[in-house]
Amino acid sequence: MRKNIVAGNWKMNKTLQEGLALVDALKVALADRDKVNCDVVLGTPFIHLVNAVASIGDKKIGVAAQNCADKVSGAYTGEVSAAMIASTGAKYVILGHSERRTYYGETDATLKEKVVLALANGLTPIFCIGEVLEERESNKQEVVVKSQIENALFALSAEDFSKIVLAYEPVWAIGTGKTATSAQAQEMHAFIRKTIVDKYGKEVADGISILYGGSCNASNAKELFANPDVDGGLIGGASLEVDKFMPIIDAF
Ligand code: 3PY
Repeated sequence: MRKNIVAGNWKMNKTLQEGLALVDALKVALADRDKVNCDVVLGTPFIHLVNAVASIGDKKIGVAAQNCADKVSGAYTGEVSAAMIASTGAKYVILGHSERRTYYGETDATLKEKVVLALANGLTPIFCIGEVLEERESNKQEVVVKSQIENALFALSAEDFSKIVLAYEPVWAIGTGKTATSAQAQEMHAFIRKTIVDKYGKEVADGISILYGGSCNASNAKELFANPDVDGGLIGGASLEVDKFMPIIDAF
């Protein structure tokens, strides 16, 4: 069966010292729980990866980068390759977040390259999809999300596609305090799963974790995660403090 996952996306927050203090606090809080019913992943800036992995040791917290290059290696100043990320011990990479699409011009075509390189280096992509407000208001959310998935991911073999985690993040809900209602989230997640069934079949679709992202927090996580097709969350602001992140993990 597919995994439930709660993944933090720290975005461009936390110095090295602040980040490691948060990792320590989370380790303590998680050690306090008899049972944690989901996988926990921390999406940190690049500079934290090595130390976060070392600090976590063999504990069950995964570490994710928030981006990788669309090239293997070479003269690409400022870029970080999938192989470099994998060499830190991080196991995941968040790709296609709407902030990267909007502010850094990432397209489905670039993302397709990034996904292939991430998978070739043994990283699990947490691949973000979602519509902007105007698209939602003109009822185009399904067309938009379907084309994002088709263009960036549907050239993958079923075996490779099965290694991906998806995150549905309606862009109008990111950093705005607005959340999709539980019904809107379930409707889109079911649509995404159906899109995967049509391409790869039910077995593959049933195995893919689809996370919800966009102002998911302690007060709405339980209701969102209770939906049959919502397999966890990609958490922005609420992942930056242990007291806000732990209740989301505990929502499972
Ligand atoms: C948010 O919750 O704001 C996010 O963008 C998570 O990725």
